[in-house]
Amino acid sequence: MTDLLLVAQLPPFLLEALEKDYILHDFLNAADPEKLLSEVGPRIRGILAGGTKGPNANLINRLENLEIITSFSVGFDATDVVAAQARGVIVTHTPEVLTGDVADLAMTFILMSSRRIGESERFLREGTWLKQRMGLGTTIRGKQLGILGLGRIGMAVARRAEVFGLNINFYDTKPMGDLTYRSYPSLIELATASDILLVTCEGGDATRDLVNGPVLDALGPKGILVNTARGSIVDQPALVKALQENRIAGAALDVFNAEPNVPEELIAMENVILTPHIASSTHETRRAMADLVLDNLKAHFSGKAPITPVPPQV
Ligand code: 8YV
Repeated sequence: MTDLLLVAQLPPFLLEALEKDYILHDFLNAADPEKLLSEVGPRIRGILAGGTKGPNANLINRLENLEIITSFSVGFDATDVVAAQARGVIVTHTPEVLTGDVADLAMTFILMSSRRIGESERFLREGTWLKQRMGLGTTIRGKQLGILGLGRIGMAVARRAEVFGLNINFYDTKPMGDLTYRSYPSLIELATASDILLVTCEGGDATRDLVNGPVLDALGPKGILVNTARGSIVDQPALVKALQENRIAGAALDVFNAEPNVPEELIAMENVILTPHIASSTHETRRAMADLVLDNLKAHFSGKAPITPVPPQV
């Protein structure tokens, strides 16, 4: 049986399926990771990674017989893909299968934050309704949605948002061809034109802190920031400050800088929707992601091309 190194937390049903065909070595929870590596390192042919935990160049380069890294995620920013590909190690991810659920959460966030659903629920549960009326929300029809990163997920949100009557604008570094959506030449200009700014671009060094103080100021005191991509894309202290100073109206966040830690300041704010990185967390999507991990490994170890490889990064 083939030896695989586990560096991320994976669902039990995927671990069970993997254990039928592979020997798993748990690097993530190892009491002594160094000892584990010196014992099994030369036998490792594959790494199991995730969206927030993946191997760095050091680990990749220590495993001399490593052939494949398969990530239980569409985002591959936690894995040093450049280091892997430089050594001819294949990296796979799970695109497409989670697009619908992630886009559904983004659309839910747009509605929840504009209509103040989180606040309204707390208002009722805490008995405040018995004493006063809940304040008004904001309609989304006719408003400007700015999408940072019009990839698979950004497009899927755009399609949903159109049905709700939002106007779609975007900023992307890749050429997009002919679209009915309006393209902006910079993120600042997109934010200036947006009532709601949605972050759906890739994480990693190229997009770190892209949504910074000036971008939040461009979004303005009536603007809402929605992030279902990666915490690293938003300058989190700058976001907290902008919210505290009412320089933006609110935020809806599924991702954070140092998950599972979420700043107390955000937790205390009524106008912020917070969820624990659940965008792809449905039974159906997690099964489909798991199947893709298994199929990629099976294809590779039976001498075939992987199904969903990460394209060359350099
Ligand atoms: C997962 C994700 O929650 O696909 C991604 O990039 O961030 C999420 O789908 C995560 O990767 C689970 O490991």
